[in-house]
Amino acid sequence: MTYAPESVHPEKVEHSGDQNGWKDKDKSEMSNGNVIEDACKPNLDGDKNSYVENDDQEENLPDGSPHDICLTSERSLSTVVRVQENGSDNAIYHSEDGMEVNISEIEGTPGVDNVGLAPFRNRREQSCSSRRLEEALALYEQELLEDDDEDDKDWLPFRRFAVQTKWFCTNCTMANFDDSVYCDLCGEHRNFELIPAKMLGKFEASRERLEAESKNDAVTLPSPTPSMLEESSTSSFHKRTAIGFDERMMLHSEIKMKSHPHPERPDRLQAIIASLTASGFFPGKCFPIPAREATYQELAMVHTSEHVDAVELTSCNISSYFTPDTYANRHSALAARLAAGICADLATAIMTGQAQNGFALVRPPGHHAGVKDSMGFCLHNNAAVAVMASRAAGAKKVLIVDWDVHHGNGTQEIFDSDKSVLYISLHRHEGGHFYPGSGAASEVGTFGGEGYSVNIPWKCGGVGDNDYNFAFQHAVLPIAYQFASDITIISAGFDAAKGDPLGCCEVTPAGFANMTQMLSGLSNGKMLVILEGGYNLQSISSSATAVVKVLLGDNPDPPPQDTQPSKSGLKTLLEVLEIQSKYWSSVREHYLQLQLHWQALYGRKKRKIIIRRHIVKGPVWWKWGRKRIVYEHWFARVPLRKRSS
Ligand code: Q9C
Ligand code: ZN
Repeated sequence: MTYAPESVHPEKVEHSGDQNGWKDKDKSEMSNGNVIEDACKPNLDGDKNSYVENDDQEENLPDGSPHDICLTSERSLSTVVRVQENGSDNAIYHSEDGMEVNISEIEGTPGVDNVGLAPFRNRREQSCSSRRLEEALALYEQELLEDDDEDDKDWLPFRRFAVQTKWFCTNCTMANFDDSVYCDLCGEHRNFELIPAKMLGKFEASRERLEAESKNDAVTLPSPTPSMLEESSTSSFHKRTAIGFDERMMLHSEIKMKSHPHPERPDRLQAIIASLTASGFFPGKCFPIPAREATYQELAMVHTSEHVDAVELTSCNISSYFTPDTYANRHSALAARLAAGICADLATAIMTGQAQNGFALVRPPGHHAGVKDSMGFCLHNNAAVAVMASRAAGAKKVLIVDWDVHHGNGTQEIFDSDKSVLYISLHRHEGGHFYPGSGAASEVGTFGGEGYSVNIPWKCGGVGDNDYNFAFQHAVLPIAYQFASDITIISAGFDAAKGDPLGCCEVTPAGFANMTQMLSGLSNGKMLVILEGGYNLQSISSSATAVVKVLLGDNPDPPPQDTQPSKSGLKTLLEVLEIQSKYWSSVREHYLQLQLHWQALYGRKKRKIIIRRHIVKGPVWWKWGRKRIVYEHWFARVPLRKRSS
């Protein structure tokens, strides 16, 4: 699934550049060789590089005369959903199947009655008023009357666009019909604003500035000023928790094309930052570390050079796709380098004692990125890069706990045969039907790494605090303590959170706080939390903030002692422990205990059935012979004698 542009051979790019390993001259050369002929058309060659668009074509978009209003077929007309910014004054309308309708900006009163769009995602969207739509419509219908082409009969007039609209929940990206006010999925109000418009304006401005800067190749680090660093390191309390963040990771975002907003969106970081700020945690109690881009060598320690090159090459295209849901824009490679670099530096800071623990507030996420694949919204494997940095700073054994709702197939692959890295993942699996499909309990590691992958695969959605707590008590903690790691890295996706549109599970902020608390006793308290997935802005904000609170030393209330796992959760744990007790003596007693637990709760019915079977013995004809008499007597109410006579 690796993106490999044919016109630029990966070997052309040598890896002996500057001290960071990056070649200086590469970018311009790459972009010359990389012009795709049919720029605005999806490439249908499977999922490989499925859409590439070139700068030049972007400028050749229709200029908005009525002739330029493209029409889509009747089916797609009913599902037109979204107006997106085009970088110019043109508004582009998207239908659900990805077709576009382009209308030029028509003078009108902006924002009077917008077309039913998510309110704050992009305020340019709002400026397209229905009055403008009406005017465009009038122009189009006039054209239609003058046009006598027979072929146009199966095309519906433009009006349906204005009538059939949907809105996208700003909180969870769910598409909702126009007549509903609350999101069908997460219950948020249609006008949900996590961040007040005022603040958003500030962010938009800085996004534009950053964009301009990175275009001019004159990127300056908007890292904390020396005074900020000094100020926060004066108190020893502040030395405890480090946070890694850089605004430029918010430049990674999907370019138009699709009607539905991508769940892995810049607002995720913004939402978490806003929540940490409101709690006084950051800036404040946590101290920032300067952001750094990972070097070529750092990335090549966990990925093939072809993979690193492929990610780098995306900076030459307006839009690239590794898989249909793993996008890149021109800033994605930078964002991915920053994400990995921040994780590496946090790991180093924790290993060297500059910080007790840390939170990497990064995107794109990383745990699906394998040795040579970008997938599942992930470009580089941030956790794996952090493992390598921990090692370089002296860690002999590294524990990774992955509580993202998806299995971290990439991380598992990278350390599959590595005994010095214990990978424990809890995830929805559903017998392989849940993305990415890997992570069965039977996957334990290979080629000497057996027992160093521990998979806890939930059989269904809806898993909550109880099951997670239970799994921690009986599998994660015993195994992790026996492993005795030097640092704990948490692949902390918040998509198992209650309200997440992808995970559909039930974990609460208190649940995440407790999991953090339980892990904080490991590795002498050295703990790095790395953001992976999580797509409900409210859920991820409150969850991440609850985690940071624990990192800062706050002890959350322990979960109630009498909580029980779900039946299917208990079953999963039994399966995991049966397999893992081969490798970890610490879970053998738990395995026996859980077997008794199961017997006590669900074993009785089984025994009854067995007993009944033992009562009725003898050949079939005999059993049926006896039963026939009983059935006839009870149900047919036919006197037994009559029948036989
Ligand atoms: N039909 C993370 O949470 N969904 N990635 C693919 C294909 C991909 C999630 C659905 C979900 C990826 C980091
Ligand atoms: Zn996930």
